[in-house]
Amino acid sequence: SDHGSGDGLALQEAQPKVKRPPLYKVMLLNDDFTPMEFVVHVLMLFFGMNEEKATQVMLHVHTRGVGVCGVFSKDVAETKVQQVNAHARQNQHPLLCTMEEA
Ligand code: TYC
Repeated sequence: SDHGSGDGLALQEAQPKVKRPPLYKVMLLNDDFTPMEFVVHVLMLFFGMNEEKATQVMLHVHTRGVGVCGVFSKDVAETKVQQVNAHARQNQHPLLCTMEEA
């Protein structure tokens, strides 16, 4: 990566900074009430997983308490979180989806 030339400060050179925007992990949290099959359905519907992968991720969350559904740009991650939580509430399940910087 370019840190600019050695005399950059004295010569007031611009340092061409190429910043990649941060990525965000979308996470599912375990709870004692949401049915396993509903979590599998959510992972297939909103994260494009097949049934085998969705079952693996659901069981990981069930046993470890938290798990990653995917990594996305901030806008996409925020939309996934909103959609999953709205869908869970519409079906009266306490399932919780969150996001954190990767
Ligand atoms: N622990 C739930 C049960 O035993 C299943 C579950 C898995 C719930 C993953 C939430 O994110 C979750 N029915």
